[in-house]
Amino acid sequence: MLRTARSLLAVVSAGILVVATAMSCSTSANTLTNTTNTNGTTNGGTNAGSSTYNDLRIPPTLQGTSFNLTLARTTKQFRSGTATDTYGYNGEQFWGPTLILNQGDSVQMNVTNALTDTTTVHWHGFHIPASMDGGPHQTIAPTTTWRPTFRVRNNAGTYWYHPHLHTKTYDQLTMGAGGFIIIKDPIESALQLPRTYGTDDIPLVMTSRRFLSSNQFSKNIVIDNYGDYMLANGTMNAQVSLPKQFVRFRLLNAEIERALNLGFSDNRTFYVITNDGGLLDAPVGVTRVRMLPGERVEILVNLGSDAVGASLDLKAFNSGQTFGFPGNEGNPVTPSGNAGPINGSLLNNTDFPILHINVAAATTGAITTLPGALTTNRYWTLADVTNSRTINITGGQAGGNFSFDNVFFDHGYINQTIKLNAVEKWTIVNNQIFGHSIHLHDIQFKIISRSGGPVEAYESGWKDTFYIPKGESVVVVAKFTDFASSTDAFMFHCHMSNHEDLGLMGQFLVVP
Ligand SMILES: [Cu+2]
Repeated sequence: MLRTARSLLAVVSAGILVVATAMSCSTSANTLTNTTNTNGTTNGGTNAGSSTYNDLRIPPTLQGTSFNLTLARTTKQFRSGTATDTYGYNGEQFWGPTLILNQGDSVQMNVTNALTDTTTVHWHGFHIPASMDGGPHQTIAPTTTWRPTFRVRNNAGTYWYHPHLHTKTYDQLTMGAGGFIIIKDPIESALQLPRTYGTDDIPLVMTSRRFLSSNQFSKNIVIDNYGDYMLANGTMNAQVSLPKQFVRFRLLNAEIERALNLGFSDNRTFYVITNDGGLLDAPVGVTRVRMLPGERVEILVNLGSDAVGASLDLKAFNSGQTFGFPGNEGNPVTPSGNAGPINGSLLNNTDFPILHINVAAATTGAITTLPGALTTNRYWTLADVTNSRTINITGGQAGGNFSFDNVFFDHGYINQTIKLNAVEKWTIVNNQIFGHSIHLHDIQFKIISRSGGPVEAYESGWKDTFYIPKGESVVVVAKFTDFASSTDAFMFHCHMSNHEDLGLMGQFLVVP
């Protein structure tokens, strides 16, 4: 009964009601074998316990004040046989180069669309004018180039770029379009932190895919919201050698829908040093950090006490979550050769490895101590608030799609209008059947409270994306500064791209 009820709810969470299929009652469903794996050299099925690893791809970097990005279709060999059709920027086979920007610089972006489909590029987390933001309005037709310019105002931290065309975001993200942006500033640069890119400063985008028997990505927006095979920087069964010292990871959850409850295989303490919008005041020690799609954290992990030659795994501890946690839904009865059951996945409700780490010798100039203070943030508080609004997540019942305040995304409808320089309290209410990951463009905000419990210390910094569990309300406060327009809107939406594309998105104007 329980399983059946859960699988029915899982169906509803997809936003489309179909005939519910009773899931397997077997409790061994979580210990899957590599039955779908036809390739002993390039993938290990569910990643679990594999002895065959592939070296982690580290994206190349671009620096300066003028950046050329070209998105094109390509292929990548994930499995034996046919290569998988993918998208990548600048010739990458999946994902794109890492852009390194300096706070204060004025930058010129030249984004060329070499697809046969229209796209956009959104600079996720950036405080820039709406017309430069790369949301659904700034379309880039095939064979054309979009040339936004803006000044980099954000704090040092880890950001990213990705397509944001309404009804196409799910598809283009699934194909691999996206890339990291690292912003540098004087405060971060003055700290004793690991910052040798690819050596002790590792960008890590985590996203999973399901494969059809043809080896192509399965892209049914109703069915394929959770991949069966984890990719780390587009690498399946990834491993990396890291020096015996403090190492920094720039973590990005770029899953379609799955939350990641991250930790290390030996449950060691690690330290969160940034949220979406920059440094925390001080490192926050944790053994787990929960990341929803769109969220970033930078962490420090100390490998200084590990023996050279030792190994450990970065893992998602996703088993045993309650329903509503994205990725709790059950596993498919049969592994995917073709599309599996609604919201099933080989990785759902399991603990699975993301990156195998081999400890190597320390580098010269290794960082061997944890910094104390990082910066001094001045966050907005309830005392600063000049206007309040409440936004309800609606729909989703009886198989409907999700919406904000019963309005599905509509290009012609402005959901919210905000006065420039207002400090606003937004209460997002999720009296719903499923958790979401809410992202606001334009500004960085502070999470003030959660109805379901305390705001975790590791999410106490500047945020642009946050988890809202089912049945919970979350209060955030932001100041809407610098950029007003009575015509160009910013977006707010669920960052689960299936929910977003099916209507859980709205737009706000910041007006003079
Ligand atoms: Cu959602």
